[in-house]
Amino acid sequence: MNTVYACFCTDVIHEGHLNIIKEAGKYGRIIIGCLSDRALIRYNRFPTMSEKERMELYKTLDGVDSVVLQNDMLYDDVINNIHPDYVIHGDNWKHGAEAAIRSHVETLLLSYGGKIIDVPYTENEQVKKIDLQLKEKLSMPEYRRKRLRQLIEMTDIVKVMEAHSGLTGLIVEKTVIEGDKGKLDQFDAMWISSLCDSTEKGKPDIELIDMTSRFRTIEDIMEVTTKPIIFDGDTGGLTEHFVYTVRSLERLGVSAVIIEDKTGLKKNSLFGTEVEQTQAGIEDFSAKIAAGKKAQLTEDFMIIARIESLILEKGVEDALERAGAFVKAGADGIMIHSRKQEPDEILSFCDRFREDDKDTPLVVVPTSFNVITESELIEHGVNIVIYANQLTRSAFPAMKQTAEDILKYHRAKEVDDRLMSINQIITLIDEI
Ligand code: SPV
Ligand code: MG
Repeated sequence: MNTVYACFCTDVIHEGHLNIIKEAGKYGRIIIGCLSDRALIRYNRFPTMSEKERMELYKTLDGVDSVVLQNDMLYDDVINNIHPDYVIHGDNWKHGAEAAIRSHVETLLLSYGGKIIDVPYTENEQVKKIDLQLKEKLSMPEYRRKRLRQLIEMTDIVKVMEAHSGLTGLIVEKTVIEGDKGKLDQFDAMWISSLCDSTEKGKPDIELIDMTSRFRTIEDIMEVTTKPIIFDGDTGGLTEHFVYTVRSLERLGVSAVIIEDKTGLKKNSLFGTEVEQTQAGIEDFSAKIAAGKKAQLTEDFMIIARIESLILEKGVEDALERAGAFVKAGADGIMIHSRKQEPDEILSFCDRFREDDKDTPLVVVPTSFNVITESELIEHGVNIVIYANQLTRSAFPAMKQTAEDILKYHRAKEVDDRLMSINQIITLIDEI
């Protein structure tokens, strides 16, 4: 008997999936593949149930003969193992980013005479509603908050991009590209940078923007996104204030706060020793971490300690001593920062840290040492990479050039070629 294979990555079975099963049944024995969590998070939206639970769900479906785990977004593993006679899919994968996957599957099948069956994609109000409900669920605090911890478990490196407004949040949320060999790729989470949040408001990055205003930025982003958030908490302020910040962030559904071991007037780290900056004492900063951990109510929320020893040229030994102390005080992760262009010092810290501590998540922000690749960071035990300011830094020169050119030409025609179209801008934001 012929075999028909379909890959599912849904948490809810709707008419569209049942239709695929019905059609598949006409061709042979049905095998459903459950796309693994690791592949799914880069392909589609984050699952609201585990891959194990999804497999169990698919097994309950009438007409399904067996369920397997599909680890490869491009189907290589299942097609090599199972050699299905047919692969069936909604015809929506003929267009957009998924078209590359379809074409890869087609080539794999061709090598032994297998075929693709495209069934008309089911699009109706009920299907749309289920889709919307799943999205809404992911945006809820209790689902969003725990996602960072889940991502650290699921993927070799959590890729985080800065967002400072609803619009930049949407860019991080929705940007999906066809990456290596046609595999889809996207960011996992958002960083609410103090530098970019301040810059957006036309203010310097000196802990000047008050928490109420920073929370407003978080809310603007949360309104239109589902991805988890890491909040740049600067120094965390007074310990007596930090405990309230922790509670508020937790309630909002933020996944983590990163606080840096500085005291007094904070200036942006990338100034390094060009401006006066004072590092907090190990004991004081450990006490702040411990107070924050004591204040938090859920298991999900993370307090990550950021070490400024390399920024202030105090060396790797100092950074390691601090890292050990901060983990002991309860920090759920360590961020190590540097403004050197060479990543050597950062990597040496990561290697030495990992000699004694295999588990505590490590975070880096490769703004200056931007030659380093994600795979190199993985090799050195890094769990989270934050692209901390690149959206702001790309938008500003583009806007400035446009303003200058309109002044120069006394009209807007000359800049029009590099602008998004009116049609694109008026349809950019979905109406409910
Ligand atoms: C930020 O993005 O605000 C940061 C990272 O704190 S850095 O600007 O490199 O200090
Ligand atoms: Mg900052």
